[in-house]
Amino acid sequence: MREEEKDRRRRPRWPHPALGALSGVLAGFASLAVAELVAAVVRPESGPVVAVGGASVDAAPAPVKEWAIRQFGTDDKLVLLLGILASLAVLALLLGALAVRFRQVGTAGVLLLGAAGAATAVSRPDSGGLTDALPSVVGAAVGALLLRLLVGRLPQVERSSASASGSATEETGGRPPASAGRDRRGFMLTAASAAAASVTVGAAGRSLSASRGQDAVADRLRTVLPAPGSPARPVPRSARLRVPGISPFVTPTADFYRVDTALVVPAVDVTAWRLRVHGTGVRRPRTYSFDDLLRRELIERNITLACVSNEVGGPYVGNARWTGVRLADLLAECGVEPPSRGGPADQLVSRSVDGMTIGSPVEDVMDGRDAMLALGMNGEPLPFEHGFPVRMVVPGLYGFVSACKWIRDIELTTFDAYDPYWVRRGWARRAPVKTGSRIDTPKPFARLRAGPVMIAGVAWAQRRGIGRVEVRVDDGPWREADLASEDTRDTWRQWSLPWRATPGGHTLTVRATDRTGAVQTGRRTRTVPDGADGWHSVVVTVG
Ligand SMILES: Nc1nc2c(c(=O)[nH]1)N[C@H]1C(S)=C(S)[C@@H](COP(=O)(O)O)O[C@H]1N2
Ligand SMILES: [Mo]
Repeated sequence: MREEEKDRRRRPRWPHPALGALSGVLAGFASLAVAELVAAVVRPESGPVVAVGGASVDAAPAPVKEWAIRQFGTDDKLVLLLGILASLAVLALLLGALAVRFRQVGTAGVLLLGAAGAATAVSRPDSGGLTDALPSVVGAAVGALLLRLLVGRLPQVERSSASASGSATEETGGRPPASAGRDRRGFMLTAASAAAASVTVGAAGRSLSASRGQDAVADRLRTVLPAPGSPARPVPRSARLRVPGISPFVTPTADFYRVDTALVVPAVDVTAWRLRVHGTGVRRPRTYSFDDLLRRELIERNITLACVSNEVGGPYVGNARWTGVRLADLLAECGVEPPSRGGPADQLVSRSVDGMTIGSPVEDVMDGRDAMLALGMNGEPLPFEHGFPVRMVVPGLYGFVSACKWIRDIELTTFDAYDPYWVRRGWARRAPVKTGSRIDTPKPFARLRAGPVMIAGVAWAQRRGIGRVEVRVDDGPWREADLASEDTRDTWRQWSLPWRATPGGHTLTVRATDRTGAVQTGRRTRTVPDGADGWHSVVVTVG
């Protein structure tokens, strides 16, 4: 075979698939930018990436979620969104490359993805209805058109031979080099314009949703909580230990853990916000506005909140000063009776604006503990991340069975009749907080100098209170730590123990005993279904 002929045979008769792939990515990018802009107008949560992300969060089984929280902590949402974008990029590359030969497949693929995004957005629990389909539909339409346009401008397309022959070996020859060069410039120009337009549209969407968020931010800044009629008792000075590295008694809001499924933090319009109380045995169903709550007596309480996903030694526990209205009073006003007084409902289901459902025992909420609808955290209106304008806080119950953020609805029902969000995913129906203790200092794998070292941390047993904390070095005897004074039994207690560190590797272990005398069990369990058990250990090197 002559060299020339070989060359001609090798020369692609179709535009290079890489250019198709590039077209696909540009079309995908444009789709998302347009969808983002439409979502900013319709509803920020209705964008395809957020909708699909939310659906993935909901679909993830408990072990996967547990793993994600363990691996990525509070960054799990960012990782998820990046994962979705990466998957979309791969799909766009493939569709673009395919579109070079099969134009209709490219178009159909983009439209199909759009339809999937639209269906997902509309079926989200917090969906605003059919309008939530708009971002995906409009985005996909623009993307499909752009893909056709770009692929149509690819250099050296041979439309006639494409439909006529379809045979890869048949030689039809290319266009003259000059025309191919012009084609390439034409394509690159279209591609660059599309990219620039997408960036502009995407930025417009971003700034539109940001300005919408500004209204909510302004509302929150305008919110003034009246002084509590029932303030928290001053925290005794002796409740705070001065040990470097120990968790502060009150967790600063900026350091307070955040655990929720919301990919977009809800920005609730506080003037339009309402809380509806209804359901089984609610003799006087009512709807409350934010001002209605502000007119009630406010209580202020220090309460330690804990997440069931907190592993032994983990960070998902914090102590804050909450301000709110007594939930039991509000329920009584609506005619609710707890089961112990003959009330027919044993489960209180709270619903949030973002579609979360959380079930708490009515008995616990009405047994005299400081269960509240919180409006404030550490002296300020709730931060958006922690549930502005209103959330529930119930001492002694893990957050997933009590602490509904962005609450909008309370329904009285029974545990038999309804399983809320986490229960449907394998978590327990009832989950009182387990006694826990944590070594804050020294840190794991710390290198210490021999001599005096202060071991210190926190311990909690909400509702029961902490009675004793003990520390063990290696396999030595349990030694009783010094306890800071108790603020209330619903708050954690700091503890410390001086230790004379000797050279070598050491394992420090802590365990707590609650005030009923129950010692924390050393048998480790997983966090699913009702919270981790086991002692926290820290390994250090002294040298
Ligand atoms: N709307 C809503 N409320 C929610 C959740 C959620 O995912 N969505 N998570 C719950 C869980 S599991 C916990 S532990 C607490 C955490 O509250 P924080 O983020 O303010 O610390 O909120 C609870 N309230
Ligand atoms: Mo949680």
